[in-house]
Amino acid sequence: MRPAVLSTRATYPDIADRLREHFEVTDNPADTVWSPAELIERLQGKSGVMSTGSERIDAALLEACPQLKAVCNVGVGYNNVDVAACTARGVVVTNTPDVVTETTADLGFALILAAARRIVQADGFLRRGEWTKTGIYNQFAGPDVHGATLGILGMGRIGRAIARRGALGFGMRVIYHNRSRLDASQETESRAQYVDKATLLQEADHLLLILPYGPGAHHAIGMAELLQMKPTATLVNIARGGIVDDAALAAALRAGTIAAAALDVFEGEPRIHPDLLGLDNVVLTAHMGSASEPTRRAMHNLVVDNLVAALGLDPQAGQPPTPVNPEVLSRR
Ligand code: 8YV
Repeated sequence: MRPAVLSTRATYPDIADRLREHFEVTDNPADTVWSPAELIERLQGKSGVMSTGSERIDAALLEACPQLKAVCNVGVGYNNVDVAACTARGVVVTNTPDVVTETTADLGFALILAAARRIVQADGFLRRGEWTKTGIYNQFAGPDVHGATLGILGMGRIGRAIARRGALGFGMRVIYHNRSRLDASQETESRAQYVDKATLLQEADHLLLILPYGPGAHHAIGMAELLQMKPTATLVNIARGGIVDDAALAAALRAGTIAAAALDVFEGEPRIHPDLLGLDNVVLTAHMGSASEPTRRAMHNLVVDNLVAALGLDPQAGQPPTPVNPEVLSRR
């Protein structure tokens, strides 16, 4: 009997077929976002789940789904999963690191450029038919990106990929702050200099956030931090909603505390703080850091690889390629 798995959201048809080669699959081709109760109901009798950031996998869910053995999450971030609760119950958790790195770094850089160079503001201006005169000396004149100081908060794989783009592509001075300092070879490769958080806030012309979300990162950027930044600075969040206090950011953007921002992630997304929607110095995108066709396919294929190995059907599959709690596997 093949194990039963749940795929909580829609995926590529050929990847759904790959799942069906290995498992009895309950899927969601309509791509409905289920309530916690609906999720628990559909997880009954399932050994594995292909989950996404839209579902919370917590202790209450695990309690209600005792047959669950593998939570294979789409995304490098897994703050939707209570990993400690999974580990305590012997449930393996996997994520999709590496495959998202370069694509997400590309979006980070696109947002720095879009916000700093007022690209979306200008686009709206033209579409509204407001461009009646060329050559206004200071129109849409923002700061430079090349040669400026790029600050990065969070220096994992994606942070380092952004640092390389800034240093090598745009001749930027790169400073970073992270829970732990990189080793010397990683700093050299990233061309980035470690600073404390206050220095990062004060010296960055463009500050990019790419740290994991957890209780310690909640509102890491609030009004107190925004007030330390340059009035000409740009803030970009491609990490997780909740790292920035969106209400404080909207107030800071309105008051000119900082010049511009770009957000790919929001507190309580897909809802967006209404104060942000009324501002033209913030660029808003739809949590799409990893949204290139090849990367989304690579992520979903990696989830299938993880599920196949975690549920131990195929002797060739070995260990799941990207476990978050490998200690569960060594206990098996
Ligand atoms: C999303 C992400 O997971 O990798 C992450 O952590 O935030 C994204 O790649 C993606 O949007 C799929 O839900």
